[in-house]
Order: sequence, then structure tokens, then C-alpha cells
Amino acid sequence: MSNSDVDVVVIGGGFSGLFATWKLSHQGLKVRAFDMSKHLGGVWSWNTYPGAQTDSPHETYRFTFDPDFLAEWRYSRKFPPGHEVLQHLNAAADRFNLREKYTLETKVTSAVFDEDTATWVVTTDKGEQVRSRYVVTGLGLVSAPNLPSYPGDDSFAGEKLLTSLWPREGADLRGKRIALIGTGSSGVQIAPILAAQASALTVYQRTPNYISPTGNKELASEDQEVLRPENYGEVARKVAVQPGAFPFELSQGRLALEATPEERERVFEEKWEKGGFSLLYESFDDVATDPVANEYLAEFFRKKIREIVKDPETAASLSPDYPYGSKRPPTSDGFYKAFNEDHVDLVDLRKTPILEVTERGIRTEAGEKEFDIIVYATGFDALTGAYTRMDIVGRDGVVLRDYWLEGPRTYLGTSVHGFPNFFMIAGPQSPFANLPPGAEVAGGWVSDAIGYLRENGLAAMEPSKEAEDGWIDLVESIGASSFSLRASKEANSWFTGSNIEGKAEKFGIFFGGAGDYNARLHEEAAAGFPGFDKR
Ligand code: N01
Repeated sequence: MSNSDVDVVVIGGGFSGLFATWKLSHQGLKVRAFDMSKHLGGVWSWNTYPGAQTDSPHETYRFTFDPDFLAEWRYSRKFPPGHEVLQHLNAAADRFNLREKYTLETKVTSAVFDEDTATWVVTTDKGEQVRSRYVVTGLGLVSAPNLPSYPGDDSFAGEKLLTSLWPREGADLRGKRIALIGTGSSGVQIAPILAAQASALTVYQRTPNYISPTGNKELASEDQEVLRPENYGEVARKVAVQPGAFPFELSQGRLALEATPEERERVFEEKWEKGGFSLLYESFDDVATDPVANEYLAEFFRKKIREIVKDPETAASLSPDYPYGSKRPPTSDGFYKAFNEDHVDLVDLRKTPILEVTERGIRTEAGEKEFDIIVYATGFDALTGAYTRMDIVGRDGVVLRDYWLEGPRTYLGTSVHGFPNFFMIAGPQSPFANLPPGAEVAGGWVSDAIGYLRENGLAAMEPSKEAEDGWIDLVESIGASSFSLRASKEANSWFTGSNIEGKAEKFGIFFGGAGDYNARLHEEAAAGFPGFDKR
């Protein structure tokens, strides 16, 4: 059966790709891995903008597969800064001899399935071709940058920077007149830093967000105790079942609908102070599911914004009117407060859209503003973009990009009908959850699937059409059954591709929760992969 150069080609050098490379190499497979970045680290090697940090707590934003590495690797802050995540990933690559498997600064341009030999022919932008039996992708959910185009784009004489392709050597922001477009997770993290360095900062906001404090802090040595083997089991237990794969308790045992106004206020206030996703996962069990409970939380945010932001018009523009949770809620320490500075202002694009980029700056219906730098924090062609930008050609010459024209089609977020032996880690229609734990679960499942094929002398597997249709129906019906997710479209959320003009609007995320998803993966493997056609 071995008429290939390698057993597996892994594409991507972030959490998913590195884990797959480790796991599959351990299984005795010959692995070749590629990443287009000069550095290992996936999105963290590109999104090096000032202020980049995780929204996931330190004990879960890491590899956990090796107990010694788990106990030894220490971040400095509760929500680790981006450069420390990069260090973590590179330390893992060194420790587990993964670097030697990688060819960096090399983009995979195509992967074409050869039916006669049931192998994939993977071609890179350096002209190399590698034949492999399996292709495993760790391309990231939010990794293909989105740069909107405006009339006059090329005329701008100043500097344009993207948070998602930030220059490694940094950028001189001091004393500059800066425009920031975008108020998602990246925009609200970088805004306070731009405000501190710029002589003038104008934030261009299309859709307001529900932004909670991050609540970041230096870790004391006792905070690291959780990483010890005898303590980590409790974290792993919570992460395995919690919908977002975070170390929160599954149920808070209280409902906002049943609480008195005073109790609601007390709990919301306490979780606001704690920061991160505490308000979503640790306040009341019904804030994500009941419209009235959700509105209590939404109004709590609006009240906070009115309290923090002194100018009432700016506060009103910053206040969201769609349900909490329709978009991925960002966190930031200092975003709202920055608007109280005299040199910081907000342009509400819903009232005054951008008409053009000019030689000197940006023109809206309210006039032209001059800038030295425009920072685009305009997000990603999420979920599918990293796949559709590559030529992935399955059986019968079907191109994945075309197959996904009406939205992603997968089984379990890991596999696609018509694309044998093609496995995705954290692919579209995977759960919306803390990524590193998910990468280890899905990567482990891919390893089991490949192990199953080899143990049974099988050449290939791909999901049946019925299994894939069933998964898509489930993903859509879970999304459509939630009042807040139904509003994803009007909130321009990347959950549904609605942030990109012209993109098919479909739920690209399995919203049944990471715990439920993990159980489904486990059942599929334990039952001998019944959703797959094998040969
Ligand atoms: O991208 P986004 P992001 N004209 O899509 C605006 C992860 N992440 O890079 O909301 C004007 O959230 C767009 O407006 P609208 C995390 O999962 C995590 O910030 O579409 N504006 C929005 O305000 C996150 O969810 C971390 O109307 C335009 C912004 O640009 C995901 O990555 C840190 C526009 C894009 O926000 C993406 O985050 C960073 C246009 N034509 C990222 N097009 C942490 O863990 C877009 N926008 C902390």
C-alpha cells in the first residue's frame, strides 16, 4: 500500500498542526509538515499586534498531552500574551522534535487526490510535490485575513497595517494620527495601546460589541499549582464537558429569570469584575438561552458603557442592540475608557459609512479625516477561507472551494464527502470553543481514524453523503434553534460568514458544545467509524 513519499502531510504549524505532527509521528507514521510562516506558531506568528493576548486562561491555553511539559511550562499572566503563546508553541516544537518535520515559509498551493493510488499529491509554492496517503490540516478557524476594499485604497500616502499580518519588527505608532477600522477581538485589544501612543486616534466601528473586561493579572507562584499532575485532573474534567472547553462549572444552578433585580445586579457585577467569559458562563444558566435573561445581561452591558463613557452620543453608538452572544464577545481592559481621552474619537459607520480612502486619510459622509497610519482590524474570512484559498481537489476532480460554495459541508467538522483520507482539525462545523483542548481531542480522533485504516488494511475512508447531510442538518438546526444565534446574520458575525460580503450565510460552527462534540467523536471511533465509507 506504500506508494507514497510520506504517510501524512500536515498543513499548519499552530496548535492543531503541531499536535497532529506529534501524535502521528508517535504512531510511527512518516510525517511531512508545512507552514507558510517563517515561524512556527500558527495565528500567533502573524497576529503579533501590540496587546494581542488570549481570552483563555493560562492553564487551558497550552498543550496538555505531556504531563511534565504541562507542569513545567509557565505563563506569566492569567490570560497569556501572544508572544508567550508563541514561545509555548516553539518550546513544544523543540522539546518533542517537531521542528525537523516542518518546512517553513512554504505555502501549500494544492492538494489533489489521485484515485488510482488513493494518495494525495501536495504541491507547494516552492514547486515541490509530495505524495502522501493522508492529508491532515490545522489551518485555523480565524486565520485567512479579511482586508475590505474601499474606493481610493491605493491612493493613501500613509502606512497601512493589518492586525492579522502585523510586522514582526513592530511598528512606530508614537505621535502618529491613527485610524483603526474594526472593533472585534483584535480591534478592542489594540485600541487602548494605540490610544496611549497616538497623537490622535479615530476608531471606525460598524457593529458595536459586548466587551467585557479581560481581568488579566500577573500569576503568582501559587496560581501555577493548578498545573501539577495531582491538581490538573480537576481542570481537565471541567474542560472536557464545558460547552466552550473552559474550566467553568457546567451549571451555576441559578437562573436570571428567577433572581431578584438585586441578585442579578450583584452576580453580573461580580462576574464583570472577574472578567473574561465569566459573564457568559458563570453568571446565570439562562443568559445564552432565554431572550429575557439575555436582555438583562445586554442591558447590564449598556449601563456599564453609559457609566464608563462620558460622552452620551459615543456611549449610545458603542451600545449593541442585538442579543448578547450573536457574535463572539471580545474582552478588553481599557477599550471603553479610551473614548474619554480628548484625542480619541469614534466614527459610527452605521450612521456615516466610509465613502473612500483618500491620499491623506478616510472620507465618510461626515467629511475627511487625515491620518499617518490606518490599522485594519477587520477580521477574517473565517472557518472556510483558509481552505477555499487553496486548491483542494478530491474524487472526480471536485474542488473543495466549489463544493462549499453554498457553505461548508463536513461530517463532524473533520472530514468531507468526496475527499478521502482528508482530515481537518478544528475544521468548519467544529465546536465554538477554546482551541487548544479541541485540537488535542480532534487530533487524537484523526490519529484513531488513521490507526483504524491501517489496522484493518484499508486504503481510504470518507464520510458518506448521508452522514454529512445529517451533520449539516444538526449544525443548522442547533444554530437556528437559538434566538441569539439566529441574530448572527444581522450582527455581521463570522459564525455564519455574515462578516464577508457575498459569502454564503450558513452556520459554520457546531453550537452543541465541546463536551457534546467530544462525545460524538468518541462514539464514532468506538463504533468503527460507521459514518464513513471505507475501502
Ligand atoms: O475579527 P472580527 P477579529 N468596514 O471579525 C469590522 C479570534 N481572536 O480579528 O462587526 C468596516 O471579530 C467588523 O465589523 P462588523 C476570536 O475568535 C481572538 O477582531 O463585521 N468594518 C468588526 O468590527 C475573534 O472572534 C483573540 O460589522 C469592518 C471587525 O472589523 C476572531 O479571532 C484576539 C469591515 C472584525 O472583527 C476574529 O477577531 C483576536 C468593513 N468592510 C482574535 N469588515 C483573543 O483570544 C470588517 N469590519 C483575545
